[in-house]
Amino acid sequence: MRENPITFTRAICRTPGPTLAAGLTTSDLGAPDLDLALAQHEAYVDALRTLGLDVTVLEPLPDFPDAHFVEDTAIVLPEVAVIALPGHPSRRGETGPMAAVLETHRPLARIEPPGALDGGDVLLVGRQLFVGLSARTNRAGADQLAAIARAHGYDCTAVPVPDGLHLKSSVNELGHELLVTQGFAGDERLADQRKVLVPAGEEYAANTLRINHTLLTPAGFPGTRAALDRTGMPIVELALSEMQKLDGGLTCLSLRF
Ligand code: CIR
Repeated sequence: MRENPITFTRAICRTPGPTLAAGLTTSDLGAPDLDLALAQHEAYVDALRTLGLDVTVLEPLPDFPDAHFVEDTAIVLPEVAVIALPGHPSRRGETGPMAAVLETHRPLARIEPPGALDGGDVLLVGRQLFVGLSARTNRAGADQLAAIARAHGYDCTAVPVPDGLHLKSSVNELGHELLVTQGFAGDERLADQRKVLVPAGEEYAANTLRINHTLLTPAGFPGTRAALDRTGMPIVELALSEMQKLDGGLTCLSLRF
């Protein structure tokens, strides 16, 4: 469908803090358990390390209950790290501490008001960026990201997000195809992409994460697992119940580059 999928060597994660249960959510799955969330996060970090990534784990930020969902704070491209401007006001203070880390790895650019953009809305597919227009990312934010990325030779396409929190709640890349929910299967902007469909009722599993030649997928979604098995790629299942209670998943928990 395109040139070679990007290879990752590093990841940045942040340990969930004691205020975790105050995080934003639309789910009705109940309150998260801090100890179980910490164990699930540790297993996630271990999985990334087992796959060969150099993982930096940052300290909790108790003033920001969603801060372990680091993906939303930045878009890291090989050429530049773009510091996001989270669409929800309670998350805006997460970007400063992440910028301080990322500036040791990349030149920085920034999304500025009136733009708003969460990293969870940005899907990189080869040299193509799909940018979700969601409750968190507005047209001005998407346009700013497109201007920055186009200067480095990327194509950018805006994709409306009618359901799910972010674009990557519903659409992710598996290397040579996209994993999509039924709601995005017919999206004209994704028409050129080969697709694997998530069965109805398993939408949460669309947030599957490719780390080089391996797929990390949430445990408990047998239909999606069967579809992923047909790719022939090795698959690692991870328990994520406490992250799901906070509308978060596998991609949200790291910045990869
Ligand atoms: C939020 O609503 O912002 C967090 N509770 C969940 C963020 C999930 N992040 C992501 O999908 N990239």
